[in-house]
Amino acid sequence: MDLEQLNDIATQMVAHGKGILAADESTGTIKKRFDTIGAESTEDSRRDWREMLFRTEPAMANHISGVILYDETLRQTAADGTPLAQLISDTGAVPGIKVDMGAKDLAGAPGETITEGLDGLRDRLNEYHALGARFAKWRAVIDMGRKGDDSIPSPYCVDVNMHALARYAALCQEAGIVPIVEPEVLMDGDHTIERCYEVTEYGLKKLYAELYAQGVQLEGTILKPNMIIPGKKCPDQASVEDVADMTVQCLANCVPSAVPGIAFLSGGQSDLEATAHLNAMNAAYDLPWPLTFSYGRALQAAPLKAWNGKDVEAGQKAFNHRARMNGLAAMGEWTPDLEKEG
Ligand code: 5MM
Repeated sequence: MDLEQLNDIATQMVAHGKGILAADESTGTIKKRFDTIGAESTEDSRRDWREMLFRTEPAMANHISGVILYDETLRQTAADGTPLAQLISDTGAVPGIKVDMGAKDLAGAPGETITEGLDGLRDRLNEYHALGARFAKWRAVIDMGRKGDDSIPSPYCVDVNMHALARYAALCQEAGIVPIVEPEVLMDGDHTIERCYEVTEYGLKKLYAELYAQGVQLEGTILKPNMIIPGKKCPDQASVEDVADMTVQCLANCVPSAVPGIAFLSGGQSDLEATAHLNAMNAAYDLPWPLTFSYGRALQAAPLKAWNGKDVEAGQKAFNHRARMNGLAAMGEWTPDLEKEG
């Protein structure tokens, strides 16, 4: 492993004012997204949609540092024959790959999941490296159960997921690939913001203990966490400032300063919430790591609606706007009135 090289890539992924586009929807998930606009999901339509995003100027060059791809996309070429991964690198962004095989039922823990995909991962990573991927992503999913029922998530579920994340990260570094470690505490449910803090803190402490135990060099990793946020159905929703303060407090308590950067998931927040929360953290705090975005839905929902299966110009306009808003939020320079420019 060349740690300097891994650190260079990780640093590039959290460059000032830039963030990551999570375009790694598996075939089932992208179909659900296409269903919302009545578009058919085929290999070609998925390619057209993603090619449109990767060709968006100036969003890609100015605000996107890396793109997480799904296996199919990393192997696809644009309509003119250029590999999609090359389209991405031509803009200055780093191509990455989702390598987990999804969250599956966890034995002995009804309602909880374990993310699978470790078998054969070493060979897959070597192939992905040859195809141009320089970072990878693995998402652990932590369900919050129901308010008042603290049995979910069980420590068993969190512990095995963090163990798997570290095993994945160690294999990535061996292959010269920067691992994004993504332990996602879900927003679904009616839990309070305090409960989200408690579970996220437990998960992050476990994650960094596992990364240490398994010899993962933090300088060559990126963390992709959830923000500290109440469940969508919680009657007590939090202010932007509360989310920012509690998220920063939780990260400061758990994440070593050797980590080159933190890129949040949006997790079902609205576009504006995801932007406002990121901005509030960057505007109010001076932290040991850059804080940026690695958004899927919060970057793609507006362009998907505008594109509507065919309108490239409208789709690119919407993507330019959201990418710029989040780029500004990554520097703490976003204000709500800028949204009117979209
Ligand atoms: C883009 O969606 C990713 C892949 O999801 P599936 O494996 O379910 O198809 C997802 O992992 C995503 O990268 C993260 O959850 C962050 O996306 P959001 O939409 O939460 O920002």
